Amino acid sequence: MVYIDDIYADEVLDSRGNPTVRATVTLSDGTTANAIVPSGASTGKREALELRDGDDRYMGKGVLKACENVNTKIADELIGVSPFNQAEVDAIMKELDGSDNYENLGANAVLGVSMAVARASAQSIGIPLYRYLGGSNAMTMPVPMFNIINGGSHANNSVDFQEYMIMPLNFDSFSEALRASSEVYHNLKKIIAEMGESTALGDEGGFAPNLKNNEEPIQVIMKAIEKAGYKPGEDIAIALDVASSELVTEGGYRLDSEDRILSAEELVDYYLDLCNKYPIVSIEDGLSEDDWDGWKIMTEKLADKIQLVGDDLFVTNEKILQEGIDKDIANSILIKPNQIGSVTETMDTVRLAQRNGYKCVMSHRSGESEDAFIADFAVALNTGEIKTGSTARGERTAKYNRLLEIEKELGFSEYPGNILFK
Ligand code: 2PG
Ligand code: MG
Repeated sequence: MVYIDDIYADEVLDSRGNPTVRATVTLSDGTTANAIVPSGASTGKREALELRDGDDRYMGKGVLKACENVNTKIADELIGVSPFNQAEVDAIMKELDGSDNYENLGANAVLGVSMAVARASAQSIGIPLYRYLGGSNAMTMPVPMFNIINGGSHANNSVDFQEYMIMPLNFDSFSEALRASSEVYHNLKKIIAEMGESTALGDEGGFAPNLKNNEEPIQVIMKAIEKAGYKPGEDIAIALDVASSELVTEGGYRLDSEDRILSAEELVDYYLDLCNKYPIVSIEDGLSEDDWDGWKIMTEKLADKIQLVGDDLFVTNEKILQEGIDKDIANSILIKPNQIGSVTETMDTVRLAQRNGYKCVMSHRSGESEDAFIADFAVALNTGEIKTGSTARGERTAKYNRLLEIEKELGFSEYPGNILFK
């Protein structure tokens, strides 16, 4: 019987140059696999705890304590356990931590081990990770949300909304969708340069120009789609992540670039207006994580038209999602494994969403690494959508390049772009 023979963690760097946890698991049959944990900037208040050292190394951001927890407490409990029962492995760590949000061990310690155990198990059996986690039903290539203009807390430009994304819909395969989106990205670069604006990149590989309001990025993207030879709305649609919890101020939501503060109702009307003018198919965190009354209004006004994705709102948490389902809030959920802390709990949340007709968008964090776990995870769970940044920067393309590999390997696969929003 194969068992977990060794576990250890190192402090490595993420794409923003901050420390993060890399966990390595070795099985008794000699298989070794590792996993690197990502890290957010615009984090939800109810996310599982990311343990940081808080001392003078790396401006307090070191993760030596989290690594130590892996090397001692977690290793002590998991060595000798079968790696093939992921739910049991994750339950042991949950119990060892003893809290709801991994405030003792750190979600960064637990998730690293959880992912590395899954990866080692797949490797040990000799099947791909998506097949191990998803079984024979794993076959849907996700439609990407490519974040091509970055704003908010992911860039230091004037734009308030955090992410302006394109979604390639009318394509037969993931690889064709990727090609078209990359062409739009390059045309966008030309347009921004012609405007005399900077083509420097934000945290997720999108451009970060200074534009005069929050609508102009959409207009510029519309031009880029057309310039690349595609039809906005038909071939390629637009998605936004407003990350509006970051905009909350006394009296409403502050849009710095437009020098105004809007109430929830006014912001929803702003979205309605944008949706009438542009082919927007999805808005994430349109209102803040605390503004459930506002979310109710937004859901009533927009849920039959577009995807309303809860990120900070649901923090990949099964209980909070259940509350949202009961109250009829939103119609989709962003899935970030490190918001909840383990592979099993992430799968539980996806299952709950799918049972209740909520769409799932597998997602990276703004601080990422070369680890492409979420590419396999999206295919495994047939989420149908993935958000993992622009078509540039290695930590983002690592996921897309892995999806290219998976598509080839699957031979037959579904690319649901042209049915997703019909
Ligand atoms: C988001 C994410 C990822 P962060 O808000 O959706 O794009 O950003 O990781 O900073 O929370
Ligand atoms: Mg978000």
